[in-house]
Amino acid sequence: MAIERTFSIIKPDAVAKNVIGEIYSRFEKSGLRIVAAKMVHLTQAQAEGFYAVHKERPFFKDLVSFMISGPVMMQVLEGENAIALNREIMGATNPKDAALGTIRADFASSIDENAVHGSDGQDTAKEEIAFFFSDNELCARTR
Ligand code: RTP
Ligand code: MG
Repeated sequence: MAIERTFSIIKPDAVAKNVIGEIYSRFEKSGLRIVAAKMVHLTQAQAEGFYAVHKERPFFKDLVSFMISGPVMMQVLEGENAIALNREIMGATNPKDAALGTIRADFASSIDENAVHGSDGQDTAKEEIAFFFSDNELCARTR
């Protein structure tokens, strides 16, 4: 299976709960490696740009307000099948539907405040990584 990179955000609710380390541990235990990371308090323009695909959706305004309500931790994760693997350990969008032991089942409180973001495909992973990280911020982890 191919080595992939995916883009991940620990959202403001999970940063406020002080569980960045717990979530990083889930990534590492699943075999994903962190190859770039930064903590950022997103601007409204950044949040709107990042979630532009949802701009016509009824929840867009609330989503943007939530994403700028506090700092987020963003990272690029690398590993075999990283995109689908990260979605699997995140769990369903609505924590009520998230499988036991997933990040959202354990740390999210609602569909609006659902702890993490993860890219949903190869194209979006590429776009989202490039939206927040330059090439020289991505570190090779094989040695
Ligand atoms: P994400 O993009 O954040 O990883 O989440 P996702 O793929 O699981 O869900 P997506 O459909 O892309 O929606 C993006 C975020 O919008 C919020 N949302 N609220 N109230 C609602 O019906 C609703 N639907 C989606 C969630 O916070 C979701 O993560
Ligand atoms: Mg999504």
